[in-house]
Amino acid sequence: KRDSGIALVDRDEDGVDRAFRADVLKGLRQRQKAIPARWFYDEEGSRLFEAITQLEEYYPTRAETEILEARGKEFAELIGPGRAVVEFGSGSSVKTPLLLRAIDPAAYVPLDISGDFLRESAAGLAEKFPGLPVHPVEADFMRRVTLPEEVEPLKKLGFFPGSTIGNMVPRTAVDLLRSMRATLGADEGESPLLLIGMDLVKDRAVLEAAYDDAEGVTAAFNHNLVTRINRELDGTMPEGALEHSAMWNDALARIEMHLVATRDIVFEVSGERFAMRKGETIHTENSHKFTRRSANLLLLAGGWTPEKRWLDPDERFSVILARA
Ligand code: AVI
Repeated sequence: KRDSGIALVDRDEDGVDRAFRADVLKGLRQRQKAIPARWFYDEEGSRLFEAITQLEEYYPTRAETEILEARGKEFAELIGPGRAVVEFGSGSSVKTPLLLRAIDPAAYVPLDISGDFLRESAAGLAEKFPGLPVHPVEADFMRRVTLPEEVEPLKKLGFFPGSTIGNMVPRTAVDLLRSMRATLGADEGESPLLLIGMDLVKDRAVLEAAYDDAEGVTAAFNHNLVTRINRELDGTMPEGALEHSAMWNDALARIEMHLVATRDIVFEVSGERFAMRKGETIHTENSHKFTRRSANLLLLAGGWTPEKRWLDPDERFSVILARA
């Protein structure tokens, strides 16, 4: 049950996450094998993602942080004090404080499907902002979420940094933007605002390096999915025969991550047998990049009118303020 504090993960009698198994088996049965990127983020995957954000080649986190640091005064003017900041995802220890410090909010409401991350980051935030009411909600924000009663009467600001919207295909991204409108009470009084990070289209070499770093951290992040499948779903996937690949798909304006079979392989997952030919791939992630126009179109399709856009000095990343 959502929003009730009862765990959202549905496990079978052996403790296997049913949704994980269903997604992996369905994805491996397809002609173009594909596994949704959300399954990267077990404990080790989350640790590796944190390491990615520190890499020289991975510019998005740094660029977005630069924007949040530099534009605090403008955020304060355009957003104003006294809003409830509703963050979609459990928040980063760097970006969230920058926003909260700039705009003087009345409450902070992080939403996340993982109760563990949520409690950790909410506790960190509460410590940094002693007077600020923090109301963590364990929920799947891809759907409409009922906010705590205490924040109902407040004006809302949705916060969705990191260009996580880019990990969704446009149809899913539009559904999410519409769910956010509903969660923030768009049709019930004062129109909510949304502050959203969106990564920009740029030189192919820069993009490909950001997703295939020299140290191999992103490769380890991609491989960790195989390790997780083998551990949690009784898998026999040969990790050594699946190679990380990150390639720019120009027609769809996105980086695609794949695991490429370096030889013909057969393996089992949850008792089901699969085969891959040498060169065949498992598609593990999309990371869409935006132009000013494509970002605006996506927001408009999701029910949000863009009002202001900021870029970092090197024009690699954008933060957009939109109104429902
Ligand atoms: C979380 N997300 C916005 C990251 C991205 O850049 O698409 C995930 C990531 N995948 C590989 N590196 C980082």
